[in-house]
Amino acid sequence: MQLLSSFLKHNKTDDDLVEVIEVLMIACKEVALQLREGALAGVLGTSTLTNVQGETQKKLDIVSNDIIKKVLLDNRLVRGVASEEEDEPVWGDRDGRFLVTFDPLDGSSNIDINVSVGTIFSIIEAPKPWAKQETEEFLQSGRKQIAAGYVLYGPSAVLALTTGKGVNMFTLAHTGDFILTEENVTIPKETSEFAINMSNRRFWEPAMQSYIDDLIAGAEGPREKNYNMRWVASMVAEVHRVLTRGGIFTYPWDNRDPSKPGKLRLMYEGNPMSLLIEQAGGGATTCYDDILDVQPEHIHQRVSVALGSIKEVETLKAYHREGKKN
Ligand code: P6P
Repeated sequence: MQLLSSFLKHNKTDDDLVEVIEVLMIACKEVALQLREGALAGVLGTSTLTNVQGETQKKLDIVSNDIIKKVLLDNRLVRGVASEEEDEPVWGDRDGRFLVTFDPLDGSSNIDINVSVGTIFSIIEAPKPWAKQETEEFLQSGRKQIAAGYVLYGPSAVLALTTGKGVNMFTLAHTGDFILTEENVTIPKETSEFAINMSNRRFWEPAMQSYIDDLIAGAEGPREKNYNMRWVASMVAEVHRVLTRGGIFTYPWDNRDPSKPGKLRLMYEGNPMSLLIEQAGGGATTCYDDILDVQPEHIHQRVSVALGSIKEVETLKAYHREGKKN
């Protein structure tokens, strides 16, 4: 059995990066404990607060955000953090090397029904030289990430991590150690499983309507095979399924609010998940461009997301290139 820290050192990971990842895992272990306690810890239900996204915050959104924020900012290597639950970046040691963005508890609408949720994180280097600590430092494209991952709080707590040398998974043992359980994760190139919130069909652009309709048409339709559908309403659980057995997950742009490019956030959902997927041999697109090439303009920027098995992602992009209509 190989511990997370020895795996990272064996793979010649930068010592400072190892330290920040380990510190982050201390926070995630505490979040996992809070989740396990659930109602017993009095942390279920909603708070009276709303976040910058305009979403009512679950008590555990706030609890997990505070745990992760404090642990990171107590470390000299972390210059600042940006969170889904914070309006603005929160600054730490001005000489810190790293900036960390995170969604402390993605899928939190599932907490009260005891369905899997997760912490998503992305680590980038602070640009040099930078005197003042300013938001613009965070606005780097996803290809600049030096590490990204998530901890899925499911039947077991699993860390999926990339430092740019593939994707590996570690399971949280009762000892409190993250133990290597999947090495060099590779996504199947083809799939018969798609994940989308079908209730939004009438709001999608025609190309997405055509793409999904053709999946649903199955063996009798143009794709000439049957597909299965999943929707957990927890991106971390969906991406974990894609990494584990393939598939395509998409939350595309829709016309409910045409000014928003999508529902999911680029800096702490789209970018970290896209790096994981690409590192595992999959594709991650806005339906037109690679998500990792999108140049962020603000911290809470949203993005249209389609990611998973590379051949299926290429097919989805072809529907959009050709502007396929029903
Ligand atoms: P909907 C959770 O709120 C989230 O950000 C993702 O984890 C998830 O994939 C999506 O939103 C679910 O959205 O509209 O189906 O509730």
